Amino acid sequence: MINRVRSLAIHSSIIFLFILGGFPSSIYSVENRPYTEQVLSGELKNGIREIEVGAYKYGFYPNPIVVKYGEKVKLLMTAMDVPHGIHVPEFKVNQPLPKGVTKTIDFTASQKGQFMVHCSVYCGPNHGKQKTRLIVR
Ligand SMILES: [Cu+2]
Repeated sequence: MINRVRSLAIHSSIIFLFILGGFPSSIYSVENRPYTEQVLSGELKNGIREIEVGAYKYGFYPNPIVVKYGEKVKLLMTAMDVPHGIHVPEFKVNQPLPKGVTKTIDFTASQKGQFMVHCSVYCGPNHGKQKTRLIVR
C-alpha cells in the first residue's frame, strides 16, 4: 500500500513536470540539434540499449528516443496515466500499453534516420498529437 502511494506520488510529480513545461526536452534543449548529434537514450546493458519510456497525455519521454544504428534495443514502456500504445511501423512495433504495466519491446535499429512514434490507443481529445521521434544515428 505504501509502495502504491509512493509510486503514485512519483508519477504525479512527473506528470506535474510535464505540465510545467515539457520535461525533459526543455531542460536539456536538445530539440534543435541535428539528429546525428542527439545524446543516446538509456544505457547499454549486455550489449542491448535499454531505455525506460513513459507514455502520458499527450506525449512520450524521452523525446526524442535516440539509439545507434545496428544496436539491439529494449524499450521498457509504461503508460503513466491512462492506457496508451506505441506504434513505429518502420520497426514493426505496435504494442498496447495498459496503465501502470511495464511492457518490454525489443527491436534492432536496422535503419538510420528519424521515425515518428505514435500512440496507437485512443487516450483523449489530443491523442493524435501524442508523438515522439525515434532517432537512429
Ligand atoms: Cu493515445
